[in-house]
Amino acid sequence: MSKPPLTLYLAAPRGFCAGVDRAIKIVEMALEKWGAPVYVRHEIVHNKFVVDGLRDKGAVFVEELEDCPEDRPVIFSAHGVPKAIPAEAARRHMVYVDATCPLVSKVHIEAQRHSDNGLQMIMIGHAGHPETIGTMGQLPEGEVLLVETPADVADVVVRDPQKLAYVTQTTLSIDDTAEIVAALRARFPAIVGPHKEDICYATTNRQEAVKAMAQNCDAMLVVGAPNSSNSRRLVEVGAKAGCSYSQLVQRAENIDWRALEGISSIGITAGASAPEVLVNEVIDAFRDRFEVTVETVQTAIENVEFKVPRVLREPA
Ligand code: 0CG
Ligand code: SF4
Repeated sequence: MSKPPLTLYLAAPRGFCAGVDRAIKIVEMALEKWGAPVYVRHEIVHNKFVVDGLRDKGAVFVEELEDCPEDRPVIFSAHGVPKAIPAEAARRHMVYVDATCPLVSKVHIEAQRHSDNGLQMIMIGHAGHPETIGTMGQLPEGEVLLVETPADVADVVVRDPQKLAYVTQTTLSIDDTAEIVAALRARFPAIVGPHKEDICYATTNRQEAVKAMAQNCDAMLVVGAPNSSNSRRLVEVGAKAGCSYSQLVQRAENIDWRALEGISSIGITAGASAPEVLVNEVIDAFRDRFEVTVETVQTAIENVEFKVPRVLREPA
């Protein structure tokens, strides 16, 4: 029986960003340098396939520093950690490597600088996400006020409306964040913001590519994990940009083929923590069922790379 034709729009850029690439390399290089086990505080990046692969090589993933023995190295995840974490590792004389993405560290430095200048900080982000916890944890408890929605802006209680600054999580929706910033500026005209967005280049580019193809797609799949903020934002951006069926899938086996019956086009992208092998797995699953024509939708070219910390570049 002949297969139905399907145009598969493939977003570019998609998948791994420079911060994820670096964080995974840090774990691999730490395992080479120090041998197993190497401890990792929190999933190094939010992807089960990546984490399982590193676990097979000897990484041990834990949620708390207190679950790490003092005599083994520990790596902090790409999402960043509160200041108290490296301080505690140093107090316990542990070897630690910080895999926080440099673009998250930049936000940490910004928050500290504003606070040093006497400004109270507002963070736009999602409660409970490790990046939000890490960024808020750059300043003493209670110093950073969290705002998640435009409605939250109305309720926020500040010390002095003249002395305020904001930072954001790096993986938010560009458009939703613009609305929150507009609400902040309307209520606090003196508020100071980042020179350029805190939302990172990878988040921005992946959302742009999704916007460019969403209207042409009968359905859209984002390869990524349910706990991956940037991946979940891509699903939302796809739906908002006009694709009525926009879903997250971790693996090909999670695709709901019933829901895709009768489609003639599909959009595929991947969150910043999703490896390309999983994208290929999903494409192959479509090839099994359809006569697929792939069209790449390229809206940006990325050439960002981050160096791993010096301790890993030096011989043991
Ligand atoms: O998108 P978030 O911040 O949840 O993280 P993920 O690990 O999915 O990807 C980029 C990083 C770090
Ligand atoms: Fe860094 Fe952005 Fe990647 Fe997060 S999504 S690790 S901030 S480049």
